[in-house]
Amino acid sequence: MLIHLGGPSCRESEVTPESIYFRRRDLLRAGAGLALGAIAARAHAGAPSYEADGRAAAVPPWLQARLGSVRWQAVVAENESITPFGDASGYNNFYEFGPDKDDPARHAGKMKTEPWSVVVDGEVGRPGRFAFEDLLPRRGLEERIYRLRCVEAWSMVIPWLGFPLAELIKRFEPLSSARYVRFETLLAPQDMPGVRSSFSLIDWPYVEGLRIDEAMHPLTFLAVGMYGRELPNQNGAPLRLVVPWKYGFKSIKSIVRISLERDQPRTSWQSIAPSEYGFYANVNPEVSHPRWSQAKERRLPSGLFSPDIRETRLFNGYESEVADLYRGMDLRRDY
Ligand SMILES: Nc1nc2c(c(=O)[nH]1)N[C@H]1C(S)=C(S)[C@@H](COP(=O)(O)O)O[C@H]1N2
Ligand SMILES: [Mo]
Repeated sequence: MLIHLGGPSCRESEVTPESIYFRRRDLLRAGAGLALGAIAARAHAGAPSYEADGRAAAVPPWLQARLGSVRWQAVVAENESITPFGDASGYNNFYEFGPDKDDPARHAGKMKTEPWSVVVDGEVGRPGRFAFEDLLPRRGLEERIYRLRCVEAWSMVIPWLGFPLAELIKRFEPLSSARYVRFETLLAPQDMPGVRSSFSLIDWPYVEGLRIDEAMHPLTFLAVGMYGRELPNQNGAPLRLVVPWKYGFKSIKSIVRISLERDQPRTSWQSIAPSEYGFYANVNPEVSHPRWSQAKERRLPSGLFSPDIRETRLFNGYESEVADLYRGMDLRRDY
């Protein structure tokens, strides 16, 4: 499988000065309208709006029970609009289901996400296997509107529903010896044509990792939904990581194992091509991928004849929030 070979298609420059804004609102989402009611409430609060897939099936009971009060926080600029749901759920990377952008949407429906459990092990005081529902916070979820920048130089803006990873990790009482967090994706070859394919370069299961301070950073998020509904399978149902200042491949999908470790985990992409995909993978317009520049990105949706090309920003525009994590580090060496 030739992956991440497409590279960027940035041809023109279209720079818009942006200022990040951080806003927080407490919204009361009353009534059974849920997804739709939520959109109305957001509009009043001045949030960027989106069209959700409001089908009842997309709001299962565990989500319905927690949509009553969702705090939202937009971490994008005022001039950025949310990518339509159809693009965010139809143009995906989830190599377990195949190498093409429409493979995940075509094949991921077969993946069984119920029941789901996650093993938590390693350097924690309370290891165990936990049912998906028991991992969810008892009170409201949060909505985070983040940019997602793929290493292939395309990007989207996605409204995630979920909770900070730090909240979950604290519940397992990490030991002082825990310096990294390792994540693993479900491995179900019978439902995953990409895993069965002999062209695949990935040594399954898909593995990702973070340094413990990155994992505990307030922007680091575990998503259980998007666009006011549950996650579509192709986006990593029922539980996926979202690390908005890193290239998209760090945001591992359909997580079944979270391990706190002493040593830096070996990730799938490092194993395939260590010179191309580093452990840190912080978005950085000045550090080129060996085969293409990372200076610009194509914001989706983006027509072939009128691509929405934007300047890529250090740490994907979240520099003021995360730069402290990397003080004194050489971002060219530790890419
Ligand atoms: N398990 C798993 N997680 C994964 C991937 C994958 O192939 N398998 N692809 C990554 C890449 S390269 C990107 S860009 C994002 C895409 O997330 P999205 O499809 O929700 O936009 O998922 C990441 N998480
Ligand atoms: Mo990606």
